[in-house]
Amino acid sequence: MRSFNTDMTDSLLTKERIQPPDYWLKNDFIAEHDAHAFFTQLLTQLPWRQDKIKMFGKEVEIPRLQVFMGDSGVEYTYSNLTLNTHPWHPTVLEIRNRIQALTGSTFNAALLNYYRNGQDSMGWHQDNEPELGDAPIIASVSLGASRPFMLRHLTDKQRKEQLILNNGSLLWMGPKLQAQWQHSLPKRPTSQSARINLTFRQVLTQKT
Ligand SMILES: O=C(O)CCC(=O)C(=O)O
Ligand SMILES: [Mn+2]
Repeated sequence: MRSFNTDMTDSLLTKERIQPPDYWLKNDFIAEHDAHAFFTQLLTQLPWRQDKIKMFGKEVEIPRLQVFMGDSGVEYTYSNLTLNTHPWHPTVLEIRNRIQALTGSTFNAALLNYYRNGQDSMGWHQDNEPELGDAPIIASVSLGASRPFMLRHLTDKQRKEQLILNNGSLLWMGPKLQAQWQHSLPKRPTSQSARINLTFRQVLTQKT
């Protein structure tokens, strides 16, 4: 039998049509010692690129460095920028395998972002490109500096959330989050510390 409280919550959710954002956050996903080693390996061993995008007809540098990594043949386009895959780095594969074992989801690619300090950021967006399919699942791992991660509902502008993404944390983002919410990583001008974020994705290819 269902408890009174559950029934109450269900009816409130139905009545007000409030859906909680579709995510979960695991803070202790990677132990501190491993997280520190992974951060150093990725920082020093990856070919970080400064990409540019066109905004109002002008080329501008995006405020972070990035690398796109994954199975061969995977291609990803966002903001008119087509990224070809770099082969998997063993540390990134190790992290992917740990996520796959925990969640049962599979991922054939990862977009890695390197925020050099608090001046680097990522603007409001949804990860809903056609090559992610109808129901994208994204698993996001953070290493290094803690940074706030913001969520805002697309239609109900009053609804906002802030999460703190700590060193070693895993944020699992479900399909409804990408459909109904935008997210961003705002600047933190006073912070000098670096952060690396890995977002694992399942990208549709010609074969899938
Ligand atoms: O750095 C983050 O936590 C956000 C990254 C992100 O949203 C993305 O790569 O699409
Ligand atoms: Mn995103």
